Amino acid sequence: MANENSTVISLVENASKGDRRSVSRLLTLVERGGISAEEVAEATHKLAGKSHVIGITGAPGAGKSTLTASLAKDLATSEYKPAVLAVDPSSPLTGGAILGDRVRMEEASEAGAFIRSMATRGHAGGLALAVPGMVRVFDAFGFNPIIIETVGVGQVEVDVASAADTVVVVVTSGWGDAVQANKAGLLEIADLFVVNKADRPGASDARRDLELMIDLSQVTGQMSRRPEIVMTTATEGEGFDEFKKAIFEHKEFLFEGEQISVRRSNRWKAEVSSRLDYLLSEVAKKSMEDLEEKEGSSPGLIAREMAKNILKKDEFR
Ligand SMILES: Nc1nc2c(ncn2[C@@H]2O[C@H](COP(=O)(O)OP(=O)(O)O)[C@@H](O)[C@H]2O)c(=O)[nH]1
Ligand SMILES: [Mg+2]
Repeated sequence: MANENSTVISLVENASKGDRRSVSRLLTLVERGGISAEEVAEATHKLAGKSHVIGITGAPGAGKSTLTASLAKDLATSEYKPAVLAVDPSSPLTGGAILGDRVRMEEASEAGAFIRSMATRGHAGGLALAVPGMVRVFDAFGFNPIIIETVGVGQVEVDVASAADTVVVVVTSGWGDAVQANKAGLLEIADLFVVNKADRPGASDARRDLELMIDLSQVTGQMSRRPEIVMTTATEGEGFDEFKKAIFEHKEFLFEGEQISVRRSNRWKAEVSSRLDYLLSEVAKKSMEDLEEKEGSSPGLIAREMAKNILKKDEFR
């Protein structure tokens, strides 16, 4: 264990000097979870907190990776040091993508963007623990902005996206997509909408659907700022400048006022909550291991007794 800790310390030292392989190894430690992940979290916590985090979410195939790659490449060729965390089983990096799509990510990487993809499964504690930890590693070593691409289906993915400073929801043109996004809970978390595949019919329908839904939710006051809608054809670079401009305008809006501290404080609380859930569920799992059925006893009663015993113990170091 002392050995592991010294590994983390030297990786942090080298990463601070700009060594990308060390950054990569730290990301792997966080992704695996467990004690080393905790050490990385402690070591990077004080160094982080400066980067703008952009979440890009939407249905599979909407064009998230295409937009992400274009943005990362563009920023890397100007004064930025962007990182991409692609939380996407169908990411061009994890295979399954056609050549043109993979080439786009590779170009971004060659331009200097740090690109990392991760599977959605197989992390101790799940995405809710791994993603904030990996973002913190990027942040600690000067990557800015950090772009998280997640598929906007499922509560965990939506939560991961909503933890970003600027949340971009990508829908495609055509009837019904905006409605689907609304159903998936994406409307409430959007700071910016992109209607992609504007080369296909129905782009203006999608825009109108979004405007209508935004109007309705404004009434209930869910949003602090009306989200902008930009139209893109990501594969052609059409609308890219507007897309980038809208992201930076939102960033300015955040940093001008109180918004950024509200976001960060919500994110901090969300992470504490995920970690608490994880710790408690691990102890609960462990105590299930020795449980034998007692004839005729009520499951509710037994669960309450077990909870009492767990809370009496000091299992959490
Ligand atoms: N016609 C058209 N195709 C696009 C556009 N943007 C992306 N695509 C294609 O749609 C497919 C899915 O894009 P991708 O970026 O991987 O979507 P993701 O699953 O949301 O990350 C790919 O084959 C892209 O080349 C667009 O604006 N117009
Ligand atoms: Mg993708």
